[in-house]
Amino acid sequence: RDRLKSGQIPVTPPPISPAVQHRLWPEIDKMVKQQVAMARMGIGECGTGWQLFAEDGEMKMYRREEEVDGMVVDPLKAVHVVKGITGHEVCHYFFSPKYRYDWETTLEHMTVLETISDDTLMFLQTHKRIWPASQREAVFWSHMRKLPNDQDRDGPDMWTVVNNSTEDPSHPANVGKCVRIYLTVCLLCQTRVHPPKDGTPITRDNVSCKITYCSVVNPGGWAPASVLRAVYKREYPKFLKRFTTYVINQTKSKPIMF
Ligand code: 16C
Repeated sequence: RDRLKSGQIPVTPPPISPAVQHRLWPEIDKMVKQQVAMARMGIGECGTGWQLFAEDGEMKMYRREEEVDGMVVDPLKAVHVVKGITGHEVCHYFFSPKYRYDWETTLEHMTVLETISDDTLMFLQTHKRIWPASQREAVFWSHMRKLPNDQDRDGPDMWTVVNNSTEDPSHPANVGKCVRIYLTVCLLCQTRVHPPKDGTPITRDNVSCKITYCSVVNPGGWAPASVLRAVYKREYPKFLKRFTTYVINQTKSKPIMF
């Protein structure tokens, strides 16, 4: 303790994103903390009204029916456990624009409007039109963060990506043919390691990733409730299966990225 006090032992500061200087930083930091806290709660802990609407093996998807001004804004919470991949890998492929067209099937066009820092980007995305509604677009920041593993100090860190709608003065909402949607998405990933009993090195057979995906999308304008609910019931399970299969395929012959 004396050496610490006298300054002989360097004290490592907590990791801070290079985006801290940006005008959006207070909002990003606050939202990330809030979203992670919500994502960490179990279905039973985060209020009533959650209905299971899709299940496939380890994947479970719940929604809560909610409307704002007559528009469906049903919150979604999905949990999944996927073998052979880590939380860092899942977040890397979800965050990076390089891979987005490979797995995001609702996407028509994506532009990076601003690179705030390596871990924080601003996107403009147009999505495929759902008949009979108008086409939708979204402007959102996306932030990826490593979180300390407070359940097991020796275990791998947790990782998250939070996407949240924002305004960009150069891209005002609802001026073109697209209606602006408003989204809040949180992907939270926890790696589990099951070390081999014989002491041999850890391989992909010894890791799995618990994924929690939470999303709230406000359609921003008229869209028939029945169509919207039918679309998300089909599209969310499709997304999570396709995306996790993509990460498995991308990583299977690469070294494990913890
Ligand atoms: O989180 C996901 N993707 C991220 C990176 O792209 C990001 C984007 C989220 C956008 C989510 C909403 C996009 C819906 C637009 C219209 C859907 C067209 C479907 C076309 C089918 C041929 O966070 C993964 C997102 C997975 C999206 C599942 C679909 C959810 C539908 C929600 C209803 C939106 C209202 C549309 C009103 C017409």
